[in-house]
Amino acid sequence: VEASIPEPQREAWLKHQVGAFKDKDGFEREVVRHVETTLARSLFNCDESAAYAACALAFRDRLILEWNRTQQRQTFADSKRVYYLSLEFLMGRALDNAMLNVGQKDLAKAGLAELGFRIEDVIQQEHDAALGNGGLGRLAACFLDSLASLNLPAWGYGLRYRYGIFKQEIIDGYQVEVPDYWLDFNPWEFPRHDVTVDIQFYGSVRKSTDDSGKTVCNWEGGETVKAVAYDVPIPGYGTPTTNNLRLWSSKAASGEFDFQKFNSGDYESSVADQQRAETISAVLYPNDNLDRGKELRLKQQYFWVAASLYDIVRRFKKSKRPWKEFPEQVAIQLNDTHPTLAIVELQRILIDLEGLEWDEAWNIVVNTFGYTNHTVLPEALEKWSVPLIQHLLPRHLQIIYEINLYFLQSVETKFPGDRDLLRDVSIIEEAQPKMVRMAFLAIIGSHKVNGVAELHSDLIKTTIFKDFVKIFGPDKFTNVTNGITPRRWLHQANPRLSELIASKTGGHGFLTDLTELNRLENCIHDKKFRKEWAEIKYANKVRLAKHIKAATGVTVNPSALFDVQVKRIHEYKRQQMNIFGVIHRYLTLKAMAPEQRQKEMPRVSIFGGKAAPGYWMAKQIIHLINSVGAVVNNDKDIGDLLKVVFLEDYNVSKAEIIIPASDLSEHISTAGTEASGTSNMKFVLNGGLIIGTCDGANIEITREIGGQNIFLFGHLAEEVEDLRHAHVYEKQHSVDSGLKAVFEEIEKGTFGTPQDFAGMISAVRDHGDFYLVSDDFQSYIVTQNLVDQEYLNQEEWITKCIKSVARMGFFSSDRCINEYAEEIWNIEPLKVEANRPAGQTS
Ligand code: 7GP
Repeated sequence: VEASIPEPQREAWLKHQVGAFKDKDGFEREVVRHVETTLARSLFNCDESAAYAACALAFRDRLILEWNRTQQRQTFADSKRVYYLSLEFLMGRALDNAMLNVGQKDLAKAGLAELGFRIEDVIQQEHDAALGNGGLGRLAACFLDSLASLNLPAWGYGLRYRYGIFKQEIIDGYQVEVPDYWLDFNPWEFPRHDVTVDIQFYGSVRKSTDDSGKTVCNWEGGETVKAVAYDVPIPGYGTPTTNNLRLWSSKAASGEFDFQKFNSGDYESSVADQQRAETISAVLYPNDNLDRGKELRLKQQYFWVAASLYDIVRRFKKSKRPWKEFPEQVAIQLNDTHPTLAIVELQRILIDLEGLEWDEAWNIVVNTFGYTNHTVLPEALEKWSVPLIQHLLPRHLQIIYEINLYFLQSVETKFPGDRDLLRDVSIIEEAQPKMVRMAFLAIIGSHKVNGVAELHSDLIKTTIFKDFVKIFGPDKFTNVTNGITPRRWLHQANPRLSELIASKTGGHGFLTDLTELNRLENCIHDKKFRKEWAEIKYANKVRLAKHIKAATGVTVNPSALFDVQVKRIHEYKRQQMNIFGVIHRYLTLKAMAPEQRQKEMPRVSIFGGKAAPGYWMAKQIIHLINSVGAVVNNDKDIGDLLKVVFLEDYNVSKAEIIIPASDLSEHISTAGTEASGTSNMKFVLNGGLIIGTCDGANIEITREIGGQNIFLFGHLAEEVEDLRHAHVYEKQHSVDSGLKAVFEEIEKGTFGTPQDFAGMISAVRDHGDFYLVSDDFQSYIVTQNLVDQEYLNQEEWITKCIKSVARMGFFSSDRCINEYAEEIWNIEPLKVEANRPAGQTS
């Protein structure tokens, strides 16, 4: 690497090379320097937020040095890279993670203390980077951590939204959305004003003939928007590998604003052009598992995909390799269908700009891409109207039609005369207007398609994509069960538990090989260990109780059973069933004689999660939860036996407080609807048990930890279709007496105006109960009562928790990423000189 610096200047460069700080003194020097110069403050007005800023800048500086070296190393090695294209990266806070991954949190803690600050307070100054909705976005963030930690050459590509997911406020029990402007101060990004790409929209296609007589398509006219790169360093754990997350920001192509318009007195419209360009990356669409088909969303998708591909192709072309080697150098993973236009864009680049023949180009495309599906819910499957694509991306529409033509011809050859099949698998849906089915395009343009848990991967093969299994054969479809990074979700979120585990498993090796947790099986009877285990859980509950008090004013008893459901609010996730269950519990307690009541297990029902702003039913659910809380929490008969809290603005940094404090978490989706779930893994890894349905990764969690250690209930995925059918066509669904009593109580007005909740009730009682709340309610209640019984026996409960944690090794995102690397991407780790000793906490 050094040899690349020309001889005459090399000495000066090497002499003045900036090194990363190595000790406490060096760290403090950097912090003070940043306070005094970068922030233009001084010792006398350095508050906690300035201390955060300076500390973050100090770590940012050292990350960027490693980042530079990693990029040089990867370029020199010329090895294959994977590019992970995701519209969402739900990163949360970066400072704590950076300190732990580079193994310098102890040093920073001591340094900050000498400068007069508590590290916990400093860490809390950071604004979450919330560029995602829920599971899909957080998965992408866990993947980045694993890719770097495994020394895999990888880049993430996304959008630099000026506004991430909205901040949720609860006002009078209702959700109110507030914009999340998070870029006021963001030390973790590096603007690359020299890395820009012009992105074209609209216009038309003109055919011409080149010198050799070949027809070429020219996409002309329309408007151009500039993409500017912002790079975010992603440090691996215990390794110098620091990968890159490149986020694109949109800007008017014509500089600041249109001077011609400005000079002719049309100031307003010159600024309007500017703003229109900036709108593209302005805001994250706040829908989870829902597709709305808005033009601006399609613009975001193409803008991001085109900029990323330009970048990837530019890098490849520097290597001067022949095009056929592209898939040997580049793997691109599509995180759901949002980046599917990348398939069309690469084909366009190869045939229109690089002059390749169609077949040769298409071969390259298919061997480059992999597609991950994250949902079977029909309302989440993306479709774009043909007229919209025609208008915005006329050349791409032509290519889509051509891809479809060749594909349908191949189907016709294989299954002659099967017109139904042709209609069913066509990329173009014959509707009014015609629609482009993005998942079909993604399947056809990729060499591998995967689901995210076993059941889910089976379901996509037998339901939504079954015809494609018939056409391509089963080998194109595979499963990669999701995982989570143990660095953030154990080591960072639950430092005491992490240290206890380290003390019993021979160090911090489990953080890079999570299967080492199985050594805990030997400690199950270790009294001292069990006691400490219980103390840690209790301390985490005390911490959450404090948070609950501060956030809601409700006092909860840390000795009660903490029952948690935190995730996006969605009918398929069935928070409505949970709150109906809470009402049922309340009514049962109220009906008891006081002496009898006191024998019951006290519970705190904790909810959190955002509703999409336009999702009326989800908002009703939030309102009911808050209304029930207002009644139950103030009922003197009930006291500590039941508390109901809704924690506002659930996000990554709140998850880090909530998850370690859970005794029981709820993963109770209608069977077959939750593709995987990933918080289920986080809760178990932190020593909490699960109540759940046989859905998503719950099934594999059960297989790993053992059926005795999880509370499963409810109907199975294979029963769902018949039940729904019976609801609708045979009017066969009875609401049992328990649920009926709950509905009556709501309708009596106990929890406020009944009309406010009429929709929730009638969805179950009168409109077919699509999510099978009535079918599963009884077994849910029975199972919750079993939980109470088992929780009374604390010794047995702790045994279950320890056994479960010991058996969670499979769910590391490292295992998951290794599967992608071997089976889909065909990439290998790049050896690094020295692995830094990692594994210290505060
Ligand atoms: C989610 C799934 O709902 C969740 O079950 C899974 O664990 C997660 O992806 C990660 O695979 N899907 C989404 O968040 C989503 O919006 C539609 O999917 C595109």
